[in-house]
Amino acid sequence: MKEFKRTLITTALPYANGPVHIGHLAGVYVPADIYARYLRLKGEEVLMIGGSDEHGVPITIKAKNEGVTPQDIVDRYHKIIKDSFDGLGISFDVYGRTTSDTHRKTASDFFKKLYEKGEFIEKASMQLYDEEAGQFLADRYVTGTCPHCGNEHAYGDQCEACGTSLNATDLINPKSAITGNTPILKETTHFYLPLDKWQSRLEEWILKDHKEWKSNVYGQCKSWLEMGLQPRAVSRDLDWGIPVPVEGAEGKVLYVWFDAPIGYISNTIDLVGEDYTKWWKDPETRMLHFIGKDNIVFHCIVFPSMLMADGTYNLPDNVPANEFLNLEDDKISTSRNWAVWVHEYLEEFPGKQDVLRYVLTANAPETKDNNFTWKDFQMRNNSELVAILGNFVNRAVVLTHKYFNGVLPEAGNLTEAEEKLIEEIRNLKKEMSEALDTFHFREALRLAMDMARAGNKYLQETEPWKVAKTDMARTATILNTAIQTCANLSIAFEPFLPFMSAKLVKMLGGDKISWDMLGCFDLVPTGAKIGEPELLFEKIEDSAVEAQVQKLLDTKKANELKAWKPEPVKEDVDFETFEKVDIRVGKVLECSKVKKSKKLLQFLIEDGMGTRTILSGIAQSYEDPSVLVGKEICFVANFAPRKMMGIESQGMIMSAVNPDGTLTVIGPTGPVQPGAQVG
Ligand code: B3M
Ligand code: ZN
Repeated sequence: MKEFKRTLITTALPYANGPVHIGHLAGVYVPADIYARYLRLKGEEVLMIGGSDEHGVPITIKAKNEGVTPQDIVDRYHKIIKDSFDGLGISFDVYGRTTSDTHRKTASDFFKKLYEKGEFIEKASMQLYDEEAGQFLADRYVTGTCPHCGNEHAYGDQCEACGTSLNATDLINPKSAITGNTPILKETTHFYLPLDKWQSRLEEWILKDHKEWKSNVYGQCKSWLEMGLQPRAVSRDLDWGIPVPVEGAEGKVLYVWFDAPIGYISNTIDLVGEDYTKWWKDPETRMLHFIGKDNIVFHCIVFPSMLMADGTYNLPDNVPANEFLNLEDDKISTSRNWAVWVHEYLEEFPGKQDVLRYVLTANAPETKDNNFTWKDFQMRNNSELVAILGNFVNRAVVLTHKYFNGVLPEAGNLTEAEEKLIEEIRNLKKEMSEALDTFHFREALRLAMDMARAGNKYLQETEPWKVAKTDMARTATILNTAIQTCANLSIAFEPFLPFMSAKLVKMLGGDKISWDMLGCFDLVPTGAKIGEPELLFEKIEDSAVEAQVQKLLDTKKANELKAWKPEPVKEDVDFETFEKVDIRVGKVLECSKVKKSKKLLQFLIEDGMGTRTILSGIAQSYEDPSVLVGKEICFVANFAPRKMMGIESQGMIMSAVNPDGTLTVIGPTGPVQPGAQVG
């Protein structure tokens, strides 16, 4: 394997059109952060670059819907996103934005250089144009009927009903999202990057030289390359973005996927200035792109082609893309609000950043899509973080206080128990390093947890609380070893649980830690004052996760309501037919559940002529049927009598069906005499 001097880690730039959610974290930012922290612990030279992607059509659409400017939108979400990352301890060296001056200049210069080198082709094509709005329509600005499945609300780039990728010109009966008008076809010229020119170099570079890439990444690249690459448009007719810096190209901006990856370069420049060449052009620098699976083609094919077209940049050494994280068995979706938003989590679970980091890593969608559930979140906190890691550290610290007033006693001769523990931790370190080096973070985390398990087992076997009754010298050795193990855990867990690690380092009176130190058992000096035992994790109660599940259920309900459409109106009836139904107002005298029936309520109604009994299948909508007593309601008086559960029902209570299937009894809006006819 090639030796590198330093590592440049880039993380996908999230679109600043919404906050970040746990899917973003699990797929990109937590793994990237783990890796960056691990390299820093090893003392390696590393930069972790992040930032917001502030161009593109979804941002302009959101701005339009809200009646604000695109700049307002990106200002709002850039702040929320940046604060979310800060709050969760994602340790960016720089977190920039693609509306910065540096970025505009860098992206513009990048384009200009390629243009001057003749790396683009210019091609005219027919695009949809809204005459009233006086502008070409980006794919997302066109809706119409999907030619594949007939969905009438397909977007110009994709039909969300059948998942097919579309061109706006494929849509049947297209409509402009700006004015609602039918767009016309009009010719426009765009700049294309001929990806086909780089096909054979990409094949060589990926398929031959990077067989070690994750199989999901390698496989996607292979299938793209096998299909044969085509020129790709890198400009758009839009008024939000970086202007194409070519004379005669007024009104055109760089395609968002052209400027966004250049954001990695501009954010590096914002951080280190001219030194950026060391990070981007020195072949001894290793570049890694952390991304989600939907961004693979842009980072493995398109951006590398841009870099090759420039000719002075390094190509990425690896692109460890992850699959997707689902939430409670459903795809995370910003538009359906089906997500756990990071800024809300930080508010609702203060001080529990590491719990989320832990659960997302333990469940990371490294090789396949994975699922986040609140039940699992609670279980992993209570039975792993609290019961294994927290418990071990707590026992070691509490016992040291109990028997040695919190002053670390000197270890005497080591016995087999200590030697076994030390060897196990050293072996685990080796395995952890291998897992981390190859981006297997969930495996690495599991191994770190095994270190804590080993610690617990050691205390269980050596039983210092019993030994202390007879042999303080031996107790000293055991507790010294246990505290050294805690120090090891503070290192092993630092990439994953940095908040816990910092707390633990402080408790043990240490300051600097490094990966080299992991596996050593003289990390805390004899005589050191150990801090007061502080709980590292606390139990998460049922009520806390139930509240989160309720929040999701509310979201689901709101979504159902949004998607609900009333039944189509039935075929016409004439007056004579309608008149046959005798609807009356009645007053409820009694109302109760029918014994042994889940569905039936029994009503006693005053109907102006006397009383009658009516059964109605609405019991599940009325927890307490007595609320209906005294109410005036409508009923069908000439509905043929029927016997149910041995009771004769003399009519039908009228009720309306809600979208969720619940029923509400219908009655008059003002005082009406029982027996009055309705019609
Ligand atoms: N903003 C897409 C995404 O958030 C895009 C990534 C850009 S990375 C240069 O998934
Ligand atoms: Zn479709």
